[in-house]
Amino acid sequence: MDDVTHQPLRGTGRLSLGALSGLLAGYAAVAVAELVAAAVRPEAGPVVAVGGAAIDRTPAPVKDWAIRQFGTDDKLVLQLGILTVLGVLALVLGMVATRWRPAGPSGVLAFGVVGALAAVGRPDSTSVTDALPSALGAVAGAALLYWLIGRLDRTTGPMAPVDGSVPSADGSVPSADGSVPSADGGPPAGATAAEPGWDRRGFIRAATAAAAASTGAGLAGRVLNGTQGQQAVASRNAVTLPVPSSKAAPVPRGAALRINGISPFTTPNGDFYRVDTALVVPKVDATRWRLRIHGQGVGREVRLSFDDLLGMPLIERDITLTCVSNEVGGPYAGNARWTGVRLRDLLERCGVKPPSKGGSADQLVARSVDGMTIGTPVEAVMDGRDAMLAVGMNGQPLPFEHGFPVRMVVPGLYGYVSACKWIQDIELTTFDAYDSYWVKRGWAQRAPVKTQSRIDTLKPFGRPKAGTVMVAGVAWAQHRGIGKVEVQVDDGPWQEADLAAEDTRDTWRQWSYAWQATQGSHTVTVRATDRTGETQTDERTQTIPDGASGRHSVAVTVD
Ligand SMILES: Nc1nc2c(c(=O)[nH]1)N[C@H]1C(S)=C(S)[C@@H](COP(=O)(O)O)O[C@H]1N2
Ligand SMILES: [Mo]
Repeated sequence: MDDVTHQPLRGTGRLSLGALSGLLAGYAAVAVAELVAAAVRPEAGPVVAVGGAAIDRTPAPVKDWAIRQFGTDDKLVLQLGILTVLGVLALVLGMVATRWRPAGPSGVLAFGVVGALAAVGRPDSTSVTDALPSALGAVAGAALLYWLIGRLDRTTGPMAPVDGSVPSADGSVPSADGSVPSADGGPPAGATAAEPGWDRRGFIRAATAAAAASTGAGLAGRVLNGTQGQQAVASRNAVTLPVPSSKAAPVPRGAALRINGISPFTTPNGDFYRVDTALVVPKVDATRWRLRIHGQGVGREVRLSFDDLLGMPLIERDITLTCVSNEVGGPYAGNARWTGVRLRDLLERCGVKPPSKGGSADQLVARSVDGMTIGTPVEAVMDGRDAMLAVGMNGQPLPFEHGFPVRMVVPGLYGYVSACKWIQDIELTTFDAYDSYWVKRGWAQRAPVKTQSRIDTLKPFGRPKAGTVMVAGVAWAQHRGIGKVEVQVDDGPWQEADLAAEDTRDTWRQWSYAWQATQGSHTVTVRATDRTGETQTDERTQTIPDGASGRHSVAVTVD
């Protein structure tokens, strides 16, 4: 045994070890919570639940900013942020507990309540058991903190340990000799070795054991989570997409230009942009998936399984999807070959009529397994365009990130009003009666895609060589089609670009312009005209409420 002085640990040493205890308690709480979440529901874990609640409460401009700053990493940044805040709070709680032991555990329990409330309040929460991960995690963390702080007061001497000190009126702990310890009330500096009265070895052993046990719990949670995801993965691997009864025509030769740096005509699944609020990508087991269709004008509620859908006539179409949060020149656009059931056919079979034919419902609200709601005009879905419940993306079952097993795709509308991923419910209602998720947050109820064009091959502040410089990119005006693309250098005249062959009105179109670049600084601007003859406006607007407008310009210096 160490030297014995029958003194509990004091001073900065005590404070530091309190902080360490707090951190360990926080770690244990999160680890236990994640283990329990793996058993209950992965999305009910505190980090995901609090993160989801934070996302839902974030004002649109901040969210927009986060998407701009961090792109698809925004969720990782958010989770790291939550863990950092939790870490700091745990540290503080640990330090406070060195002064008044019950304060630490109480604080941990309070955070448990916050996590539990967040989990139960999530839109995808269907059971109060979602409170369990945070609750049990907090109990574990609180108990550990209480125990570890207790060890700081424990001595190795023959005398009884000074355990469970009584708080004085001002909340500070009277020490064994009756004096109130203060930050400088510990042993004199340089006397760290003179703090040995307390059971240092015992503390280290306890702390190490706690850290190891927490790590074990965390890893067990991971493994458990993995096995559950496996059923979804297995169900996806088992999917064989039937041959569509209405195939897409091959992409015309000449629709895909061979120019360095241009966006490929068809976006590979792995490169397709991803925008959603899901902190954990939902892993849906297709064999257990059901789609419910109900609401105004639907005779009897319909329930379909994944096999039911695969058994229906399938269409295959090239459709370009774009996000309303895409800035002018931004990356949130992609083009894929989608396979799915035509929504109009399905809705007609359910008895639904579009408003133009006397139907009473003008809004289709799609709900996902993670509680997202997306409202689409019934008219648009039934006006003859290739709106579909997609099951395939570029010849593959949908990737989990892009909505497996089923998502909506509607040509011509931004994703937030058309492209519900992990869909599980379709309700026919009205725009008057219901505001969907993004509409509640200030975005427009209806949002057709604005005509846009993007320069892919010039990078801002790039330094191309004088001579012929290939300026090229993509332009989109889904469901209207692109009729013309023009390029302007500095304040010069608009010059018509060469358009690649058109695939369909629902896809983007590549373009190129051989620029005879002269030395010096130049700004190159692009604009597109859709097939109705309307030219993309130069009026700059924000993304909120219904998509950015304005023209993409790139400034370069030609060497
Ligand atoms: N369930 C769910 N579906 C969703 C979203 C979401 O957050 N959750 N985001 C929508 C938005 S804003 C867009 S732009 C598209 C993006 O689809 P992608 O991630 O497959 O590119 O999905 C839409 N569908
Ligand atoms: Mo979006």
